[in-house]
Amino acid sequence: MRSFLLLFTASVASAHTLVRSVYVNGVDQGTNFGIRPPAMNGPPRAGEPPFIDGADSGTGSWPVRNLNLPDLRCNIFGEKEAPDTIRVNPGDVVSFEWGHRNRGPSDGIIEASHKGAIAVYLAPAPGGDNSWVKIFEEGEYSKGQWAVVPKLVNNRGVHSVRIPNNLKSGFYLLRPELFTLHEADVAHTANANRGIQLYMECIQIYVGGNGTVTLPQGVSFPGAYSYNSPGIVYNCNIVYNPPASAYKVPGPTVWAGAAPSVANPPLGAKKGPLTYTRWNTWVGPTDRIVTATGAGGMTKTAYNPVWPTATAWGLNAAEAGE
Ligand SMILES: [Cu+2]
Repeated sequence: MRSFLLLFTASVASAHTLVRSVYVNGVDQGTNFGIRPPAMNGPPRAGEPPFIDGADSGTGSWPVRNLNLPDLRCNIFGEKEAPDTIRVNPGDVVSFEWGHRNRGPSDGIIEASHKGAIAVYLAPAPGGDNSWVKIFEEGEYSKGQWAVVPKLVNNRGVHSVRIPNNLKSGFYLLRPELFTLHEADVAHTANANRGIQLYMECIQIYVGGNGTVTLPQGVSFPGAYSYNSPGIVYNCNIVYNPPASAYKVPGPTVWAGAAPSVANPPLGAKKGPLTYTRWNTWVGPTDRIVTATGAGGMTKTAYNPVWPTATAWGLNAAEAGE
């Protein structure tokens, strides 16, 4: 049974996840609206073209495992601004919807082996060093019961935070993050094929209102996590024998000014296409090369993110899905 489970886990290890849409007070803002979707950062499947429809290849849903790359901030290509911005007010409930391949009713959200924790960070745009403030975290809330599996899956990929009360108006980035532990028994530096899997994306918001609270100094990405940080290497045998444990979610403690945890509100109808628009890029896990397809075939350029020091994005009212 044990070896069967190991084989089963290995065979579905590519069942990863992405933020597909964001809701404000239960109202869907639309597929990809305000989200910076990552470029593909996993290997093309053997025998398949890299951008095949319906498979993992060609979407950016693979995890980040190297804690020292700039990818850790907003995932690969995370410095590229989204064309639209989500408007919120202090006290609003923002809900993130994750999905494996699409937003449809049969999507698996994330594979059942991916037990782990969730955190949400908030930073003033554009999100530089020492600016990321943790406003939410949840790990193993009872024996063998984790924020990602089964809770996030049972909630159809949705978890929520409240925008801090009285937060000062302006542009911010929200950074929801999943930490999955099914390969976290060793550090990624000790085994290049294993290590904790981090899934994060940045979402552009504009906070309105007349608030007066500014965020405190935060952490940096990369920088917030090291391979010695609590919760990064964690041999929990979660598939076979979940221990009663006090898992420490990686990173700083939740900011005391954050709003208390909030349940998911009732969600309105989904807006925008339920399928995912793929990046036409491929980023290798080790060579830091972007490969783009085009009429002339494959071209390669180095991925060198250049983070802006000021916020260039605005408040256009582009429709979701464009
Ligand atoms: Cu995965």
